[in-house]
Amino acid sequence: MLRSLILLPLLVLASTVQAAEQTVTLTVENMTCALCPVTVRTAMEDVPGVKDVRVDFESKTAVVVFDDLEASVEDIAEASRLAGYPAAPEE
Ligand SMILES: [Cu+2]
Repeated sequence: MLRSLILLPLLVLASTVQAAEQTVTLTVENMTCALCPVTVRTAMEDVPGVKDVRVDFESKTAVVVFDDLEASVEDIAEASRLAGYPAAPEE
């Protein structure tokens, strides 16, 4: 009984410390030509913790794989906004 009481918090702690790779799809505004996705991708890739970015010009979306210990969806959206392309997680 006592042992399980000690182990449980440790397990919870271990799972929060472990980095989890997440994928988010963002809708990206202002992409008007075929070169825009390159700018968006570069801006998002510059965010520490971002592993992979695929920007699709046709659907105006970016699929981003990131480490949720280092980066957040907000960080990624902000980087895109600063580059001139406001982005928000897809509903
Ligand atoms: Cu462009």
